[in-house]
Amino acid sequence: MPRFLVFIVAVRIEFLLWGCGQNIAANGSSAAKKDSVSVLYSEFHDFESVPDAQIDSTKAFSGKRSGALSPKIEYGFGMEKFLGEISSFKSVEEVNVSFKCWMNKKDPDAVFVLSIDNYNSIPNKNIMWEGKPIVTSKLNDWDDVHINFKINKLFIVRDYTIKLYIWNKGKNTFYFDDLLLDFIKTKK
Ligand SMILES: [Ca+2]
Repeated sequence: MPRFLVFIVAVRIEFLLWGCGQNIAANGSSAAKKDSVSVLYSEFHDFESVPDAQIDSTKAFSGKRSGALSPKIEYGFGMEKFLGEISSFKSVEEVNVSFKCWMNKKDPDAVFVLSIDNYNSIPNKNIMWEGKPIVTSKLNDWDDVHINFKINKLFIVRDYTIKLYIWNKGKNTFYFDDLLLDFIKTKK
């Protein structure tokens, strides 16, 4: 198998593993469904399914489980798709991320990452990478986190891969639950 194919397969398996055990609702309800935007694609994760290293039953906003990161787990959550897998992908302008987060530090040096890559090029080419800080205003309690990514139209290409994940840069312990991703078109 050509080397770049091995890489793509490895990356996809890694993200599948991250995504396993999570509930996905392709057209889930959305707080972002306001008059000003139209939601083209949604995913909602309540982390209630079969526990793995990143599913924790110590704390939960909904149900009995949440996603968890710790000094030993640097990356959390994770979705990966070819942009072409998203309906009306050419109209995607922004991705809204919202979730509940429980932290014992106001800024644990963690970021939510959106990355777009072209794995068809040799060498593989990163097209866009943006990491936005995850911060809460409450300590030792659940709080809302909202993050918005704007995507340049030039980066919206059928064969490009979009990834969204949490990078626990500071290697701290915190929990996240009820994570909603909305791919949106801003109505003009
Ligand atoms: Ca939950």
